Amino acid sequence: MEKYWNQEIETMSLEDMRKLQSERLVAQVKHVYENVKYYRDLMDEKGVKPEDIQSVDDLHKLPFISKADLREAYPDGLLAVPKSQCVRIHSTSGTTGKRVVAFYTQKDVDLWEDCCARAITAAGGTEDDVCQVAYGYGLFTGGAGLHGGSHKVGCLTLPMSSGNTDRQITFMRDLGTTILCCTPSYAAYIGETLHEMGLTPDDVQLKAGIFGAEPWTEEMRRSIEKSLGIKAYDIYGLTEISGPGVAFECSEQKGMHINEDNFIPEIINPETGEVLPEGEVGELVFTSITKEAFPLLRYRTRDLCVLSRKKCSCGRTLIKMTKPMGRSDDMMIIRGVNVFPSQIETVLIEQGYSPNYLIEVDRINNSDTLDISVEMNPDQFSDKVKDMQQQERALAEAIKTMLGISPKVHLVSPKSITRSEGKAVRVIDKRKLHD
Ligand code: DLL
Repeated sequence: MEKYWNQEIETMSLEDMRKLQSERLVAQVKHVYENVKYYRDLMDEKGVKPEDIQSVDDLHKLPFISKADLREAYPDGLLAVPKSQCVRIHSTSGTTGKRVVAFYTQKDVDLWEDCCARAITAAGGTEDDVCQVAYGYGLFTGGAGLHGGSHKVGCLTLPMSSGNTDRQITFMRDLGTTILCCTPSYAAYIGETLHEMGLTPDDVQLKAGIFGAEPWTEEMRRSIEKSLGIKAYDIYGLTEISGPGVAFECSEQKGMHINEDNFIPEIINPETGEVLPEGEVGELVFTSITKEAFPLLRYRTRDLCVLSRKKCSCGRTLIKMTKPMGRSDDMMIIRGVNVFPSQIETVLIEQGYSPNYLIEVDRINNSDTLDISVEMNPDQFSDKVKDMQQQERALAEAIKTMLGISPKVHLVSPKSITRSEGKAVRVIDKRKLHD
C-alpha cells in the first residue's frame, strides 16, 4: 500500500489543483506587487497589474525573474515581509558571482519541511525509520531541509552533516540507519568505503536513499543501489524556491512529482521565453505561491527537463518532471557540439568504469580540447602499457559514438580522483579562465 504524507493534496484531481493554484496565485501576485518594489517595477515595465492575474491561465503575462535579478537585489531587495518576521536564511554556494540569500518565515520553514516529509514518506519512510542526514548543514539547504522533514515524519534523525565517512558508517551500523540522505556522489563514496572496510550491504540495515542536489544518471543510480543494497530515490530543489523537496521521486522511480500546490512549474524555450507544451524539453520556471518571505514569481531555474501528467503507478497526481538533464549553463560547447557531463557519465558506467572522473576542456591553438581522466577499478588495472592504451582507445571510441567528437581519455589509478562529500566538481573548463 502506497503511503502519502498528505493524501488529499498528493492525489488531488487536476481540476481541484488548478483551482487551488489559481486562488493562491492571485493572492501571491498581490502580496508581491504590494511588498516587493523590485518586482513591482518589473510588472509596471511590462504593463501588468495584479488584477490582470485571475487564474493560472494568466501566469504567462507575468515577467520572468532570473539569477541576475537576485544578484542585483542582493541581499534583501526581494524580501516581501519585514525582517522581524523572518526566522532563517539559507544561501547558495555562490561559485560564480554573489551568493543568493533566501529568507524564510516560520510558515515558510513549515511548508518546506512538509515537502521534505512527503519525499521521505514516498521513499517508504515512517516513524519506525532511522534517517541519517549526510547532506551539509549550514547555509546549504540540504541538511536543514531533510532534517526538518525527517522530524515531521517522526524518524529517529541522525544529524550527521557531510564528511567523516568512517564515522558515517560506524553510526549507520551502530544505530541501524534505514534511510540515507546525501548527494549521489557522496552516496557512491560511502558505498565504496563500506566495500573497502570489508563490509557488504548485508552488514548495514539501509533500505532507501534520498539523493539529489546534483545531476546523476540512471547508471549511477543502479551502481549506488547495488553497492548499498537499497532503492535510491531522486530529490530536487533549489535554494531560491525553498530547498530540497520542490520535487521528489516515488516508488515508480521514473521522474519526480512536483509539489505544485506550492510551486507552479512551467517549461519555456530558454532562447525566446516562449512557454512550451507538456512533453517538450526546456528550461524549468517556478512560481512559488505559498512563500511569504521570499516569493519568486516565474523564476528561471536554468535547469532543463520535461514535464508530464502521465498517470503514475503510485497514485499521486502531482505533475512530474524528468531528472534535470543539466543546467543550460552546464552545457559545454566543444568544437561546436553541445556536450553535457551526464552523457559522458552514462558511457563510463556502461563500460564498467567508476563514476569518478574529471572532464577538462581547454582551447589550444584555437582548437577545443577535451580530456577525460577516468579512474580504474582495481581489477581494470594492468601493468602492460599496451593493454592500458587499448582500454583508453576503446573508451574514447565509445564516448565519441555518444558525443560525436573525440576525447582524449586518461585512465588513472584507483583512488587518485578526489572524492566528493557534497556536490561533485566534475568539469574544469579552462577556456573560461583565459577569456
Ligand atoms: O541543491 C537543494 C537540494 C538539496 C536539492 C538537497 C536536493 C537535495 P542549490 O544548492 O540551490 O539547492 O542548487 C540547486 O542544484 O538548480 C539544480 O541545478 C541542481 N539540482 C538539485 N537537485 C537536483 C537533482 C539544492 N535531483 C541546483 N538532479 C538546481 C539534478 C539537481 N540536479
